Amino acid sequence: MAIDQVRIWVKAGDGGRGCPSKYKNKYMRYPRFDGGCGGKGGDVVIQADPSINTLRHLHFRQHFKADNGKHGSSNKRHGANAEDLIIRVPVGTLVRDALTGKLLKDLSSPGMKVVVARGGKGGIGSAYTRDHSVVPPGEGQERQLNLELKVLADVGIVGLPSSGKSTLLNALTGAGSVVGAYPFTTKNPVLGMLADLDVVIADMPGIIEGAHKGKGLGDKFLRHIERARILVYLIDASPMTEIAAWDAYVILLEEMRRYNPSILEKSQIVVLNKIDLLEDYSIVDEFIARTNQRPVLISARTGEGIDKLIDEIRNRLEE
Ligand SMILES: Nc1nc2c(ncn2[C@@H]2O[C@H](COP(=O)(O)OP(=O)(O)OP(=O)(O)O)[C@@H](O)[C@H]2O)c(=O)[nH]1
Ligand SMILES: [Mg+2]
Repeated sequence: MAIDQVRIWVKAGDGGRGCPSKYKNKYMRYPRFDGGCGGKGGDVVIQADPSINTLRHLHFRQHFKADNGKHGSSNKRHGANAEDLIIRVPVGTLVRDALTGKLLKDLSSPGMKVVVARGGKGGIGSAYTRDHSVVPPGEGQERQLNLELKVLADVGIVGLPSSGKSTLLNALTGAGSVVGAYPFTTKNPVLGMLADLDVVIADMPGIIEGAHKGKGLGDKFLRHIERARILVYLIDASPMTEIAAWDAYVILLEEMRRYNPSILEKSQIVVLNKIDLLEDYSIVDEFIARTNQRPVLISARTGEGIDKLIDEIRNRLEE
């Protein structure tokens, strides 16, 4: 599943016109101005709805217009306000102004909403102005928006390129993330469901030094990591890797810290991968000595240690 993103156009309703009506009968010396006011135009509102999982429905419909307010009429009757138009999106949707890029709202919890275009005020009718003229109604705001759904994973797999993240996601969930013997195989987060635990796991593109500044595949997906509860730091422990396991661990931590230090407060599981390629476990001992971490040892390829990793994820979820 790629990151879900869509652009939409919204327009709020215009206000209803105020009524210019005046009334006179043969018994009256002067006319009476009795025009009512127009109703307010509907707002356009975007609301997080937990029963929706994707932005797909918005790929089919991208223009939204709220109703106009009703016009006022004689006898001081006011026009009705129009109802707001509510666009429902999944929890975790970022709402941005498409032209300025400004973040209007991060709809991070169910029911949260944001008014993205305000309806015009109703015009004022002749009965309510000093000179019995009418005040014209306001126009509804118009806007282009970018909606973007953050991946909402419980567990995020982070690691350097080719450390085996996609292989691991597939071993855990059977998601079918593409595996390649070259770096940057994964270009967007891929989600899988670990059915035993009922959790969503995200395979991320590889992280390299400078990722927090946009290097490599950029910092776009680092945002997705901010949402995960648990991070699996996946490290290639095989002898032929260029970067030593402990250095890899430090690079990962440093990129996380530079991007957003609060990521380091998440529950983390350190995992050494590709142990099927180890002759002996001296690398593991050295890793423990240098990092003070107790890694889970796995081979994403052969499946060795995967059960232990699942147990560890279960423990962390219960914390
Ligand atoms: N021997 C061995 N090879 C592995 C293991 N896990 C992954 N590989 C290999 O390592 C290479 C990279 O695997 P991927 O799963 O694509 O790695 P990745 O971390 O997703 O890579 P990027 O998406 O490019 O960041 C592939 O050739 C895999 O077959 C393992 O446990 N043992
Ligand atoms: Mg990958």
